[in-house]
Amino acid sequence: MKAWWKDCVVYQIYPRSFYDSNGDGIGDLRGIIEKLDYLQDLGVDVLWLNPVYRSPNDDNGYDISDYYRIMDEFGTMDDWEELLEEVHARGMKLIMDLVVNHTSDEHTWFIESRKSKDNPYRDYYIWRPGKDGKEPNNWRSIFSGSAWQYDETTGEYYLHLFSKKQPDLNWENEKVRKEVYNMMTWWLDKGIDGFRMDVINMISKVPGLPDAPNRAGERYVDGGQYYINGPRIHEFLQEMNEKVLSKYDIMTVGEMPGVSVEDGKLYTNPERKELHMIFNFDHMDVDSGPGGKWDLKPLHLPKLKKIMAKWQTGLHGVGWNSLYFNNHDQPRSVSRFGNDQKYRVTSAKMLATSLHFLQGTPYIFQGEEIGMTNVRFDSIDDYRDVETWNLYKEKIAEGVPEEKIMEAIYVKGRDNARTPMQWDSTENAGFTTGTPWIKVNPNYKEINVEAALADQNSIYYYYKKLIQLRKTNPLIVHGDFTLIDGENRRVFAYLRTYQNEKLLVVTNWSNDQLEFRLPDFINFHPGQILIANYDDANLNLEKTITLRPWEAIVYKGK
Ligand code: TEU
Ligand code: CA
Repeated sequence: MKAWWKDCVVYQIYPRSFYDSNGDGIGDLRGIIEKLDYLQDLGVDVLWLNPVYRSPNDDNGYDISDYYRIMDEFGTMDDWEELLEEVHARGMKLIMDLVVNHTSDEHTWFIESRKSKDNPYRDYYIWRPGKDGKEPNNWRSIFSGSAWQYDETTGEYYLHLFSKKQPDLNWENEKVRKEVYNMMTWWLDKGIDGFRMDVINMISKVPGLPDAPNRAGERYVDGGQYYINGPRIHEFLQEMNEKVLSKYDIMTVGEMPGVSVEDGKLYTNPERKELHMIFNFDHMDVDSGPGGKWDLKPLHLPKLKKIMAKWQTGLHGVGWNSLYFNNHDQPRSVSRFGNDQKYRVTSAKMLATSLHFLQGTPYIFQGEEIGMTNVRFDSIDDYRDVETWNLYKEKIAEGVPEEKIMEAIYVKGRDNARTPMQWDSTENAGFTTGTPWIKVNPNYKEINVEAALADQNSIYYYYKKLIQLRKTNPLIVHGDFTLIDGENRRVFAYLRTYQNEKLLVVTNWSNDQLEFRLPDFINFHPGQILIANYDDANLNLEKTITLRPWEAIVYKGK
């Protein structure tokens, strides 16, 4: 089958915050249907829906209680069927979110499993007796606290790498794998075009679930080395591919925290028949200190560039990259890596340029195309994310000053990405006629789709052009990659070459005007400027280029 997904641009929809069609303050499927023309005009090829299955929404749909039903708040299965039909009618594709490392604790499998030790569903999950009156091991949950929850009924603990309402499935159990493959087949037979697979590299755990080394004497410790890229992960993915994926002309992308380039080669090499591409997190951890994401560290651009280069050269000709700076778990990139005040429009365009000319499939997260920014709610009570709330409670209990906790939430909290899509300047940004489930970012009066569509210089039209250029320049999809001046602290520049064509991409990641000197080895003769975020960018390329704040220029030549 043709690797059509290599030429595509994917648009990620977080349904809860996209568009509310019935005034209950929660985005829904009918709301997405009403906005499909907007997405088709933008030019995206594939829509990725975050989970829309039945869920108590402890983790906004990543805690699934029924894989075969649509979440009540989002609508009905008929609405979903109509959405799929309307997406296909516009020549776009639809991929669903596959969350099978864990279910909700309200899933019937878990309700049965916790009833008794000899229940037929007991081994669908990972139960262990306590050790010395404590949890079975010292692993920390990614959402704070222990990764184990004690259950009175049978006097044992169950494993939950995420919230305690998200018990991990036991993939060692063949029955679990069969249930998952049957469910995937059921959705694929409805005509979807693939899956994004949630933390799929966590499904294989090291037997024995050993304690993690605890040199610092912490109460709970990151146990990632015992469940990330575990011993049977490739076996499971190859089995999933053989039994399900290989039967359909689809795309697959695996979300893989903690994956290395070497692992990435194994997961995405088509000869291994596992997945088409993966989301790695190296570039998303670049501003985290040793204490993890909440341990804030300023961006050091050479480090980010080295990471991007490593993945570009590592997978070139071997596997395939996904390209993203934004998603529903990450703060907005224009606030995180750009300048969301004086240079919001210019820096948003620059960031998009530096990403979209790399080799791989680009992912646009809703609102990124109009330069939506992070938010700063005054009170923790305005936040909704379980990860944020668990962190807040844990740090308050440790005596950390509230303003320090709130600063970390402002910089890295996931609700930064989850404030409602800003459609226009009417109340609640036209997202809902009701009370939104989470407050709208107050800057919606200036930053909204209606304003963007009315302004030819908006970020929206810049994204539209980026997407269009990918269609008309095979060099972007197939070319190789050479990093230029990797140690430069303010400029990210690189060369793409394919057959007898070259692209030179030069982006200034700073508030400064500066002189950028092209190394002598760069033998490049510009023919045209493909795209630039200042409308008077100059074509005559000397050995040094003057770059204005956040300037991006893409030259095409030989
Ligand atoms: O995220 C995986 C994951 O590790 C995230 O928790 C991410 O690393 C972290 O949130 C960064 O702050 C997936 C989903 O994308 C996320 O929304 C879910 O909460 C999580 O899995 C559990 O399903
Ligand atoms: Ca609604």
